[in-house]
Amino acid sequence: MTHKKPLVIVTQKLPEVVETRMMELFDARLNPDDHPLTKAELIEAVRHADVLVPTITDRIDAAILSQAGPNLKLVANFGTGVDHIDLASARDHGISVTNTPDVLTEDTADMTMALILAVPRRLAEGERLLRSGQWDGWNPTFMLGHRISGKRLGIIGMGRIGQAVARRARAFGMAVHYHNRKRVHPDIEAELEASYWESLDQMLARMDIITIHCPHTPATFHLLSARRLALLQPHAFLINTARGEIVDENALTRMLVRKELAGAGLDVFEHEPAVNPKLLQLDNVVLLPHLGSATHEGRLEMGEKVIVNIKTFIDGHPPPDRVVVSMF
Ligand code: 8YV
Repeated sequence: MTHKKPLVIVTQKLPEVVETRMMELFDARLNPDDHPLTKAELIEAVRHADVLVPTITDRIDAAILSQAGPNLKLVANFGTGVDHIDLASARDHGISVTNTPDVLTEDTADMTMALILAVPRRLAEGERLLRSGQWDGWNPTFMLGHRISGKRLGIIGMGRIGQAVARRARAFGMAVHYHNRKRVHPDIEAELEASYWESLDQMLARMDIITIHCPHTPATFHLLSARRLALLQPHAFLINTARGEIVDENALTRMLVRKELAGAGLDVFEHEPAVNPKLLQLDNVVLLPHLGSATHEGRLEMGEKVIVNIKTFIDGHPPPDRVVVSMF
C-alpha cells in the first residue's frame, strides 16, 4: 500500500537537523527565509496542510481555524505553552493539538535561576556601568545588592518547571514556598521542603522573591493584577519566565517606577515583542527577549518531539504530547 506523505506546514525556521528529518519523513513545507507568516499565508496553510507546526508567534485563533481544510487534523505546536491556539475551536473542528513539554523544563528553570540571581545582585546594572566606562574602582559601599541565601521564594505554579526552579533554589539556600491550584504530592513537598499556600494573596504578602510558572489561560490572565501586585512587600522582586499576560505589565511598571517594588526579572512580556518603554528606563529590572528555552539542545529536542507527535499521529496512534485529542 502506498501512502502519500502528509503535507506538514512549518511556520518558522527550525534547526537544520529537524528540518532535514521532517523533509525525509513528510512532505514538509518549510519557511527558509523565516519571515513571519501573514494572516493570509496562515489561512492558506490551514486550508491545505494535513499538519500545521506553529510557534508562539502565530495566532491560531477561531477565525484561522474556521478556514481549516478537511485534511487538517493536527496542530503540532513547537513549544509547550499553547495559549496562542484556540483549543476549544480546534476541538470543535476535530483537530488534535500537541505540544513539547519536558525538554525545556531544565533550560527554563536555569534561566529563571539566572534572573533570581541577576536582579537582586544587580548583575546587568553592573555590567552596563562597567561597559559605559564609569567604573572608577571598588569601594565597600559600592553597588550593594541583596543576598539570595535565606530568602523566601514564592513559586506560582508548581508543575514541572516550578519544581525544577524549587530544586535549584534549595541548592542556593532559599526557602521554597508555592501556590498551585492543587497541592503537590507530599513526597515532592518533602523533597523540596516546600511550604504550600492555598491563598495566593497571603503568599504574595510574605515573600522576598516571587517567580511565575503557571500557564497562561483565561483563568491566569492578569493573575498578578494591580491589586495583587500591591500585596507584595516593597523589598520584593518579581521574576517572570512564563507568560507576560499573567502580569498586569502597566501596573507592575508603575510600581517599579515608584519604587513600591525592589525589582523585576522579565523574560516575557504582555505584548511581545513590545515592551513597556518605561521598563527600559529602569535600572532595577533585567529584561530578556524570551530566551527561557533558547538553547541549541532544547530546540533540537523540541523539534524531535514535534516529529514524534506527528509521526505517531499519522501512523494512527495517540501522539505522546496531546493537549487536545480529536477523533480521526
Ligand atoms: C518557546 C515557550 O520558545 O514553549 C514555550 O511555551 O514559551 C518558549 O520557550 C516557544 O513557545 C516556542 O513556540
